[in-house]
Amino acid sequence: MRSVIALLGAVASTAAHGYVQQITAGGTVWSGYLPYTDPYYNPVPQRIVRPFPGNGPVTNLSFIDVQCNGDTVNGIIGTTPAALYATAAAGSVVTLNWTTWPDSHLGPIITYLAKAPSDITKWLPGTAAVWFKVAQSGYSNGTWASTALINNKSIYQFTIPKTLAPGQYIIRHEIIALHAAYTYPGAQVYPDCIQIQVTGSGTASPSSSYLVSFPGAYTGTTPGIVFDVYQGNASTYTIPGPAVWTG
Ligand SMILES: *[C@@H]1O[C@H](CO)[C@@H](O)[C@H](O)[C@H]1NC(C)=O
Ligand SMILES: *[C@@H]1O[C@H](CO)[C@@H](O)[C@H](O)[C@H]1NC(C)=O
Ligand SMILES: *[C@@H]1O[C@H](CO)[C@@H](O)[C@H](O)[C@H]1NC(C)=O
Ligand SMILES: *[C@@H]1O[C@H](CO)[C@@H](O)[C@H](O)[C@H]1NC(C)=O
Ligand SMILES: *[C@@H]1O[C@H](CO)[C@@H](O)[C@H](O)[C@H]1NC(C)=O
Ligand SMILES: [Cu+2]
Repeated sequence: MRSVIALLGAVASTAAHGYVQQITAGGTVWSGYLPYTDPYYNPVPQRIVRPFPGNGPVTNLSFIDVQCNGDTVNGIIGTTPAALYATAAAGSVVTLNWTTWPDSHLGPIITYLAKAPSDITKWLPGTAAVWFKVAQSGYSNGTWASTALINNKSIYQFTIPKTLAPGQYIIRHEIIALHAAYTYPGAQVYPDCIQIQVTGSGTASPSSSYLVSFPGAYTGTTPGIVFDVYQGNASTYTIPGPAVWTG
């Protein structure tokens, strides 16, 4: 039987920032990792999302924390695998439900995948260049992706490339908040890592030119990491990272 030992985080959870609280993939609705309650249950709930310390950002882009969250400064170095994974077909839509996102945190939403070479519930990518971008939204039609998310009841969807070879993948989904990004460090990265088994008969995989590492892909000189969101011309904003791989 599960019992709540303590809800120490209940106050902090009302603060700003955010994370993915629910995922729908392959017709199944999964809870996200809930940093303000999960750690206080016994047993700790099993999730498809790699655990992270809270709703705060990663700002030092050379820390492993930029991969799947973490708080190295306070001794929580990166993250660990989750016990479960979702299952969904290549070509299907994955729905990500964020906690209430603050209006002030303007910026892009970017989604990567990385293929696990073996059991995803044990795999840590480290600094290997294994991540490829499958979706991105920056500033378009007069709106930042973060604002479009708020206007869309915190729901963001992306499609798993139809031709993608089956296997186990980490979905690395992030919002980069730019409200303090006029200098480096400043950009706030909010990554979430979701484990998924992709099914289907696809055979495609990205060539090495699409693959990046986290940390590594973003630095203080990567286009789109330093940007003055108040004075800059948002129409000229470059979303950081490699080109999108569409399969
Ligand atoms: C980020 O972390 C690296 C490695 O620990 C450190 O050398 C660097 O000074 C940090 N950068 C900032 C801006 O804090
Ligand atoms: C998003 O998740 C929350 C928490 O589970 C839930 O209350 C809400 O209904 C979800 N939103 C949608 C649109 O499904
Ligand atoms: C662009 O923004 C306008 C005004 O907010 C809206 O009516 C229109 O549907 C948007 N178009 C797209 C393609 O999102
Ligand atoms: C907005 O939410 C709707 C309904 O949940 C969804 O179908 C749509 O794909 C979402 N838009 C984006 C850009 O993710
Ligand atoms: C912003 O950039 C766009 C695209 O380059 C350009 O068309 C527009 O004139 C610029 N706006 C301002 C205010 O400079
Ligand atoms: Cu914040």
